[in-house]
Amino acid sequence: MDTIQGKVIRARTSFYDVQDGDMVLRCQLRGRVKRAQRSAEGRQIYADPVAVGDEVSVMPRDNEEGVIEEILPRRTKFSRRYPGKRDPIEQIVVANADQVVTVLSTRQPDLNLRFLDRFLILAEVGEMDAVVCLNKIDLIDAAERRKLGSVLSAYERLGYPVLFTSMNQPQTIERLRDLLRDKFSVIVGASGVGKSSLLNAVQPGLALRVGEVGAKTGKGRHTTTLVELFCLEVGGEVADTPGIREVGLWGVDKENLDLYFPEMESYLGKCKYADCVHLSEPSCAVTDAVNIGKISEVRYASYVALKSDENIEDLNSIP
Ligand SMILES: Nc1nc2c(ncn2[C@@H]2O[C@H](COP(=O)(O)OP(=O)(O)OP(=O)(O)O)[C@@H](O)[C@H]2O)c(=O)[nH]1
Ligand SMILES: [Mg+2]
Ligand SMILES: [Zn+2]
Repeated sequence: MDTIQGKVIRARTSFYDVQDGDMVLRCQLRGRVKRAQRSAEGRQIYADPVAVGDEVSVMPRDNEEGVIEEILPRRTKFSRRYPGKRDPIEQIVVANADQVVTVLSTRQPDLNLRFLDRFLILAEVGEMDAVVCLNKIDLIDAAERRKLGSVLSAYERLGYPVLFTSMNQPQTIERLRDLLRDKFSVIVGASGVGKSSLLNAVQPGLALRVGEVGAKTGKGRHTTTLVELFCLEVGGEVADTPGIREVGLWGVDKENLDLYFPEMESYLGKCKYADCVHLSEPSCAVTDAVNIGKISEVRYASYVALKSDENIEDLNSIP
């Protein structure tokens, strides 16, 4: 048999479903390819060397199974630091996506803007566009909606499309569907914010499993357990992902975190001290801009939190 080219639509450690047209083959990774994905000392670099969205060449064994012979070069990747391991390991959540849709919810679970800022940085590092989606707007009143609208307008000013959605309000789903059309998107966010529900609303045929949010904890229950890629009837593809507890940054230049905050750009180089990190230095152009409202306080608070985060995997220290 000849090798075929396909796309990974599901990845379960050491088994990968590869789609080529109507055919889906359950594949394993050739040992030679697996070894090539380790460091020179044989250390594990990736949580899984193959990611959903990867284009691969496969040697079919029969109509159901095959072996991945090669992972083709990735156009983009959405990676985070794999949690729970002492040695830094990269988890490629999705490869080759065009855009990252970050879903937040107004309540159940409560809004978490720190997550959002981290996802936006990862999208930037991975060279993808990003969309901000505030879901469950049916759970707030008009006053709160105005308040959140004004907080999120900071993101709109940075050029990110901001959507306000509810799975119960079809007109809000329409806008989401439009943004997904003809693109390869990955949907990310905390557990329970409604990622799978939104995709079901966009395309009811998907029938993705959704789960209740704990009444006491206000947290999701990690209903989606695998990254999975789907074709959209309107054109394009979308990957649903499991809710993330931690957004560990990966591949970020920690010394120059300010470069990931586009709103700081025009102030950089204007601080009194050339090596200013914009925390508590006097005559800092960035903190001055925050004080007069030119830079959003919420965004600046994220910057400060990231500056002291020990768990950022620096670009320069990745083996
Ligand atoms: N009120 C309201 N509830 C929603 C909305 N969207 C989703 N939900 C509910 O939120 C809960 C969690 O939804 P899921 O779609 O499973 O959330 P998820 O983000 O996919 O969660 P994980 O798969 O665990 O990461 C379910 O009970 C949904 O019915 C919404 O727009 N409004
Ligand atoms: Mg889900
Ligand atoms: Zn400064």
